[in-house]
Amino acid sequence: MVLIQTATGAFCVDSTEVTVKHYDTWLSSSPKLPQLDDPECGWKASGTYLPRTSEGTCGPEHFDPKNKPDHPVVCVDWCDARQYCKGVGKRLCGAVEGGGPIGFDQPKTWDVDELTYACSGGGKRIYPHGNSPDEKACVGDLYDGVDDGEMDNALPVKSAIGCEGGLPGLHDMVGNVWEWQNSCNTLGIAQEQMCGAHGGSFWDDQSSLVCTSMYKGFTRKLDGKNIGFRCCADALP
Ligand SMILES: [Ca+2]
Ligand SMILES: [Ca+2]
Repeated sequence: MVLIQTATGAFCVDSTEVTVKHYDTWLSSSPKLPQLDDPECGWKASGTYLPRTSEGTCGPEHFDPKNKPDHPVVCVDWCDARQYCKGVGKRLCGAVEGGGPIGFDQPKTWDVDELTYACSGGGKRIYPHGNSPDEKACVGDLYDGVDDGEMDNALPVKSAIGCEGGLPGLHDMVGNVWEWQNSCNTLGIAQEQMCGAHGGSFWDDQSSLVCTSMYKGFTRKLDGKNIGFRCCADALP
């Protein structure tokens, strides 16, 4: 993880998106499913943490620990992400102050949101790599030179060597896959509530590949080949 010092404290952010290998290792520890009375994820009490490998945008090629261990894990929902982070002693990325959830309707500016803080190097950069747009820096749709986002797939983490930052050691803070955040609304049943995701993906154009990029249209139960996550943690005292 990378230690991020703020004006009032510090927190840690995974250096990369969580990979297939990381996730598979966690799965092999037989993690417990949520309890029915879990207000956010009780709907998964009889479900599974296995990434989905059929239907929608997800296929077996999106979770292949043997051949694609360093790809970001995708086709996982918000609860999978929450539980993985918890299971490895971390948490979903959330608020700079205190590390908890961020109000869904609260503007996720760099001083509020851990991922935006890290991506922008504490509000100093528009992109993780600096302030000039560069469609070849991070893994957006045009990284491969072709405007065909939905046909693309994530690349192994750290593939885009120009996409390090906003602090040294952080990779793909924009692009490659969207990253689930601890910021959901409270309308309707838990699985239909909307949760925020940060940073754009291989599917998206340059407008989604900035540090302030936020998508608020994914439900908690949604998964897709362009949605993954990384974890954050409190800094040790
Ligand atoms: Ca493309
Ligand atoms: Ca990313």
